[in-house]
This record gives sequence, C-alpha cells and structure tokens, in this order.
Amino acid sequence: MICEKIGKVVKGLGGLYEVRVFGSSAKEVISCRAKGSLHRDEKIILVGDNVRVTVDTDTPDGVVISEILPRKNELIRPPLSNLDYIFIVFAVKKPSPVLETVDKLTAIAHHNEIMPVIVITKADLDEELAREYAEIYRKSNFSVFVTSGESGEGTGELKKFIGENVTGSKTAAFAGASGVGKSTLMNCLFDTLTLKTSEISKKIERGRHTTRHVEIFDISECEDTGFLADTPGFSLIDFSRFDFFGVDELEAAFPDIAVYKGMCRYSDCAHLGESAAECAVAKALESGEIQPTRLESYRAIYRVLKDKKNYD
Ligand SMILES: Nc1nc2c(ncn2[C@@H]2O[C@H](COP(=O)(O)OP(=O)(O)OP(=O)(O)O)[C@@H](O)[C@H]2O)c(=O)[nH]1
Ligand SMILES: [Mg+2]
Ligand SMILES: [Zn+2]
Repeated sequence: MICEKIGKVVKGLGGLYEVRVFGSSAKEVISCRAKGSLHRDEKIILVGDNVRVTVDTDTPDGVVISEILPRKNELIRPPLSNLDYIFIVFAVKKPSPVLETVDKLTAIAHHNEIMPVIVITKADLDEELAREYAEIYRKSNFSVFVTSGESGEGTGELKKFIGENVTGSKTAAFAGASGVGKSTLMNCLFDTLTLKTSEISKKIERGRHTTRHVEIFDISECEDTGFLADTPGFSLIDFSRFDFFGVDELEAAFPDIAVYKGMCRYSDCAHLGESAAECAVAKALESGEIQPTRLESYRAIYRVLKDKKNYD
C-alpha cells in the first residue's frame, strides 16, 4: 500500500531526515531518507523544506522524501528554507557585536522577504550599552528585544511576539555569531527545550560553535503554533565574503535608506559620501533620521559588492 504525506523537514543529518507531518494532531514525525531521483537531480534538501513523503508499506526502506515542494526562499547561512522571521541575535558584549555583520544579515533577510527582528542578549552585562544598541535599531524601524538568558529580562515580551507572529506553519530561526547566547535564550523562552550551551573562550572571547546543526523545534504549547530553529553560530570569517546579491539590489535591502530613493540631486546617487546638498541620505544622516552605523554598513557592503562586480 502506498500513501503520501506532506510535512516539514525539521532536521537533517548524514542523509537522514526528520519530517514533521502537517495537520497530524499527534505531532507525527517521520524519519526517512531522500528518494534516489532527488539525488540524481542534485536537489539538496534543506531544513525548513516542505516535502512530500511517500510511504510504501510493501518495500523495506519504503519511506522516502519524494518531492521538495516549491520554496519561498532559501538561505546559505544559516542553511534553511521557507523562513518567515529571522531573529538576529547579538550580545552587548562577550562577544562584542560587529554591527556590519548584523546589518548584512538584515539585508539578506530583506532581500529574501524574511522579516528581520533584532534580539540583543546578555543585557545583564551592560544595561546601558544594551539600550544604546536597541535605539539604533528601533530608530531604523526594526522590532527590537533587549533580553538576558541569564536573568530572564525581556524574554516575556519576546515570547509574546513569537506566540503572536510565528503561528500556523510559519517558520523562524535564531541566527547570529557563536557564543552570543542563542541556545541559552531559546532554553529560557521554552522550558521544554534542553539545548546544549557552553561558555565562550576566555582568551579570545568568542563562542565555541556549540550548536553544530540546524534544527527546528516544536514550540507548540497549543496545537497550531509555528516552527522555531536554532542554528550554529557563525564566525566572522563566514561573513567576510558577501556575495549573496548584486550591488544594484543593495539599496532595497536597507529600507531605512531606500526611503530616500529618487530624492538625491543625481538619479544614480549611491549615497557614498556626497554632500548633504546633493544627497538626501547624507542630509538624513545629518538630521539624525538615519543611524550612522547603518549607513557605514551600507557603504562598506556597497564597496564589497561593487568590487565583486568588477572582478567577475
Ligand atoms: N551573562 C550572560 N551570559 C549568557 C547569556 N546568555 C548566554 N550566556 C552565556 O554565553 C555562553 C554561550 O551561550 P550559548 O547559548 O551556548 O551561545 P550560542 O549563541 O548558542 O553559541 P553557538 O551554539 O556556538 O552558536 C554560555 O556560557 C552562556 O551561559 C546572558 O544573557 N547573560
Ligand atoms: Mg547554540
Ligand atoms: Zn544620495
């Protein structure tokens, strides 16, 4: 007998996948491999993929992923598909944030039509610095949460946001540098989770890559809540190359800068340092409508993408 089920890949390790079946009230999870033809077509299954699982009870090993359903989006880092929200996590210190990397992630999110949400962790280590970072992103129109996985500060608000927004089959991920406290925060938010965490290196004040693979967790306290992924933290080297999209697409990926589109003296203005008389973005920086670190990130990323275009 053959039957088919539709579900979401919540884990994938060594060619073995776990698929959470949609609409199953018993929260059925199927362990299976991919059908050979998917390999032949070089289709790589990502965690987050919605898939068709074919169950053939007449053959041994008859349970396979037979089809990857169309993706809404896919990311290289973290390797996930069909995201609706990405919680971009950084710590006030230990490790200190690199805002250019945070802003690269916001740009990648916007480009892929994923809603970025800023989550500042370890606020217990420096409350004032936490508020300063929060201001930068609130003024740039992001949803921002100031939290501590240690004291529990801010976790109630974040949990409420997740409960209200990551609903149904919606999928979200926690992403950020290693050691910022993603897994600790998820454990603090959902007491059913027991994710592994570990201290950052004292010497270099960086994380130890404790989380090793992407996995989506069941956060449902009632029937119909969404999917939430923990991801391995990246190192800065991972993001030193930034070639996810073209320079022409960068402005749109910074909505706080894109609102000034067409308002500069020259229609091809790239806002790279022209005077405030000529450039509406420079003017907005002067009047405090654009945050300096956001414009710095935009300009730094612009230069990288432009060079890339020249070398291709
Ligand atoms: N003071 C303080 N320490 C924290 C907080 N959150 C996490 N930590 C500590 O930071 C260290 C790293 O936490 P993890 O949760 O493992 O970090 P991660 O982001 O999941 O790291 P990777 O899995 O490597 O990406 C642990 O020693 C935690 O105890 C916090 O809010 N305040
Ligand atoms: Mg982790
Ligand atoms: Zn301009």
